[in-house]
Parts: sequence; structure tokens; C-alpha cells
Amino acid sequence: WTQTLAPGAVVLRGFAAESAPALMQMIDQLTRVAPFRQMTTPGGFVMSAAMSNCGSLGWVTDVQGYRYARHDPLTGLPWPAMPLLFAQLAQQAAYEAGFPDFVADACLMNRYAVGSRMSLHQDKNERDFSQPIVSVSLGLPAIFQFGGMQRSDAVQRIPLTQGDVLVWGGPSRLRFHGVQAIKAGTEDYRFNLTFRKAG
Ligand code: MD5
Ligand code: FE
Repeated sequence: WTQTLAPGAVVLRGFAAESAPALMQMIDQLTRVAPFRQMTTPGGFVMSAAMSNCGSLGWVTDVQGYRYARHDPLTGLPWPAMPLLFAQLAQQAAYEAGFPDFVADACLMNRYAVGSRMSLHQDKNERDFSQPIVSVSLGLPAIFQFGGMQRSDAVQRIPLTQGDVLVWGGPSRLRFHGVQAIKAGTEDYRFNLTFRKAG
């Protein structure tokens, strides 16, 4: 079933539940080529979530800033291609949410260990904000913080479990958001796939 959180922000509960084991296996394969690593922010902080990418562009951060890059700075290799399973899932979810022409060229893979979090931020390194972001939750549950257009705006707390897919478009594309510290559970990690049209 689908739930609208705000204009443009749609939750597809369990949309990826059946695909979850295959998605996790794919993450494992992709990150043998492009390993998970904790990146450094321009301010010099080591991010709490470990990240990797697939697709023609990958999101990276280091002391020089946030950007999309064609190559993995850790290995010098191009990011691994986006698997068809990923591309089709992202496209179908965007379609369900009213974005029929979404084609992702970047998939950021986030891995949260117990205690990892992501502080409030906006996603604004992409070229075209008319394209949505599709995010897929796997593994341990999380509490997602869904804020407003300003950092100081109140946040809604949205529980997310394995297989939940969110589509963030329209007026919600640039909202502040974050992930609260992950609690211990029956698995080791929370994974999130974040699909974007970056270029
Ligand atoms: C996560 N990742 O759960 C989230 C899922 C990131 C990140 O935030 O930047 O890697 S994407 C959530 C998102 C994207 C765009 C807009 C909004 C949320 N929003 O309006 O709340 O690891
Ligand atoms: Fe984000």
C-alpha cells in the first residue's frame, strides 16, 4: 500500500520486500569490487555510515567537497554498472509515485552499523531537482527524520523497515532529512539504496 507523507513524498510499504534477499546479495557482490568505506566530509568529519556506489556516477565526499564522480576514488576503477534488478525496481517505484520517466544514473549504497546515523541535510548535488530520489530500506529498521525546507523546521519521525521504498519528488525533493542512530536487532546492518538522476 502507498502512503503520502507530504506533497511529492510517497511511502511504498514493502514494495521491495520480495526482492530484498536478491538486493542484499547484489550489494554484497557490488561491494567486492567497490568496497564500503567511511568517507570524510569537507569539514573533516568521518561519516558514520559506510558508502559505495553503482551506476555511471557515484556520490563522493572528501576534504574538497561533495560531488558525483565517474570513478571510485578508492580503487581508481569506474563504479560497477547498475544491475538491472536495481534499475527496474527504482523505475517501477518512481512510476507508482507518479514519476513515469525516472531513469537513475547513480545508486548510492549506504551501510549503517548499530549506532550509525545520518544528520539532517539536503540532497542538492544533483543537476535536475525535477527528478525524484528513490530510496530502498533493507536489513535493520530505522527511524527516518523528515523535516522541512529549513534545517530548523520540525521533523516527522517515520519508522522504516526492510522492503519499504520511499520516493521523494516535487516539493519534497529538497527537504531536510536524516536517519536516527540505528538500534541493535536481529541483523548486523541497515542498508539503504538511494537512486538518483545525478547527471
Ligand atoms: C537513508 N539516505 O536512509 C537516506 C535515504 C542520503 C540519504 O539521505 O543522502 O544518502 S534518501 C532520503 C531522502 C532523499 C531526498 C529527499 C528526502 C529524503 N526528503 O525530502 O526527506 O540512508
Ligand atoms: Fe539524503
